[in-house]
Amino acid sequence: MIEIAPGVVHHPGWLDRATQEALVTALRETAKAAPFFTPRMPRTGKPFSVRMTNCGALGWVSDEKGYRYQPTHPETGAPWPAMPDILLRAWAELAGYPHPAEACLVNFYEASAKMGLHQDRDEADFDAPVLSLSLGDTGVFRVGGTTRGGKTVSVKLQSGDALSFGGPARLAFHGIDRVIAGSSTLLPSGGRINLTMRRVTKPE
Ligand code: MD3
Ligand code: FE
Repeated sequence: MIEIAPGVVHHPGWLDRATQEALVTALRETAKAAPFFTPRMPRTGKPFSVRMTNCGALGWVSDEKGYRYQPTHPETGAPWPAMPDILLRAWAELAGYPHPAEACLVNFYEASAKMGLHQDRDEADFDAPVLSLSLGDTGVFRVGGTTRGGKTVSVKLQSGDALSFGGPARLAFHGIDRVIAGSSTLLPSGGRINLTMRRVTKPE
């Protein structure tokens, strides 16, 4: 593992190929129960280029009304499906936090998708880290400090990589500049999947 910035730990190749394939199979079931939706920016309604779904007790959604966590899918109204076991195990092994994750956001990037620099601050508990797993094509990830406009570092996130953000990095600005098409054979039609596991509520 490599600490790329204070509180940002990169675990290249944390999931082996067989586990990545098993996780993709599990996520196909997740997407049957909770289809990918296109989130929209608060107020303007401008669509994101990334499509999303969730698993776990709570899911992150965004629309004209704002960003929030909710227990149901925004289009079907159904509860989110359970987190696959591989994700529960990844959290237990890497998060270093004594309570389970409550939400896993599943982001799908086609070759032209990106995510601008932002902070994740819709959770009530910033003591817990955020844990990310990457699958499929490589993403060029950028992370800075806790104020906009500071210096940033770039890291390529490859299929199977884990990245955890805790302590001083929990409120760091971060985003995905681009996806490198054709860089992985994991997803037959290409693209990148990123999973972010989070604790949302403060434990008692
Ligand atoms: C740093 N996702 O869903 S994962 C997001 O690759 C998000 O899809 C990106 O940013 C992606 O919000 C980056 C790495 C990541 C996730 C959460 C963080 C970095 C973070 C939360 C706080 C600080
Ligand atoms: Fe984020």
